[in-house]
Amino acid sequence: MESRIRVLVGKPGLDGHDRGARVIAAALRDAGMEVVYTGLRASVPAIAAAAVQEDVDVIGLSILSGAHESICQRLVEELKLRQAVIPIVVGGIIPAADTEALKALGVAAVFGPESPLAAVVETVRALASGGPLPEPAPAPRAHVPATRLDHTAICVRDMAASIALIEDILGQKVAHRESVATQKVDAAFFDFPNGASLELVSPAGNAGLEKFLEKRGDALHHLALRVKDLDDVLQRLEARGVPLIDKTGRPGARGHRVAFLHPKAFGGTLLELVEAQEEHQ
Ligand code: B12
Repeated sequence: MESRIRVLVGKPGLDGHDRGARVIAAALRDAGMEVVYTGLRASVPAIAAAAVQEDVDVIGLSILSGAHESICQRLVEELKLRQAVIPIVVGGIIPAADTEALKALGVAAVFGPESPLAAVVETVRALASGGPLPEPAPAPRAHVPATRLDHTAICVRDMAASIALIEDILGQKVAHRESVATQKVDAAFFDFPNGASLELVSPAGNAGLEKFLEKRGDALHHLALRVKDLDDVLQRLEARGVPLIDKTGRPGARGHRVAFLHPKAFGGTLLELVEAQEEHQ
């Protein structure tokens, strides 16, 4: 009878994200493999020792802390010390740019977020049997996974006069006013029952908005969409080559985190992405 492939799934360091490791362990088990899962916060020497003791065919590491390079280097050294030759696969939050460095360390395959489980299973099977690795599937195309419209913004010169005008025409009071120091703007919001808002934005030292008003006068300025995991979305868009103004989120009005895409990314319209306060808390 063909012996079952044995895999150790390790969760090294202080990284407490264990969903991915559990999903991978379950997928490998479902594919008929024997899986040893170290559980959270395993040390690298303990992972190497367990891999040798359990005589596994492949070691899988799940790392979402950003420390993948130092951990992999350490594991390669620990395996050498034990004269063990066991292929290593790594998955988690691993920027595509780090893949080559990991492979140079001796890592056989690298899987980023949303890797298809079938590809992981196929790769582990190929590594265990010494066969050629399957062709990597093309990376999923990054997009803006918007959950709703957050607000539309009009840039205005005279905030008080604009609020009075809009209060009169909408028949409702302004819901929120704020000076956003980090963006050097004053903002006012009219809220609607579906959760979206109309923002009035006025420069308070913001050179970009001053220039906008000089060129266009009071006018529609930008559109804002809600997203979850703002930094993750930005990272993926950047990897796809989408022109960004902000590469990471920054503090915006109402305690939300925000980032702007370059107008070139959205047919000439300035697009803001908003991660709501309750999401990033
Ligand atoms: C859920 C989550 C949490 C949960 C974790 C719950 C849990 N028990 O796992 C909670 C709320 C606890 C949490 C906390 C934190 N989090 Co968090 N979290 C996430 C989030 C939103 C999703 C992660 C997830 O579960 N994905 C689902 C699983 C199935 O996907 P996955 O792990 O990526 O696995 C897939 C692949 O990567 C691959 N894979 C993974 N492991 C392996 C292993 C092998 C062997 C193979 C082959 C493949 C493979 O295959 C899987 C299937 O495709 C991510 C953002 C994101 N979109 O990824 C942030 C994220 C990982 N968190 C982040 C941060 C910063 C934190 C905190 C430090 C926040 C804080 N300041 O407190 C803490 C740290 C907690 C800790 N002790 O480590 C950052 C990490 C940044 C970085 N590394 O550069 C992220 C990326 C968010 C962000 N954009 O900034 N978090």
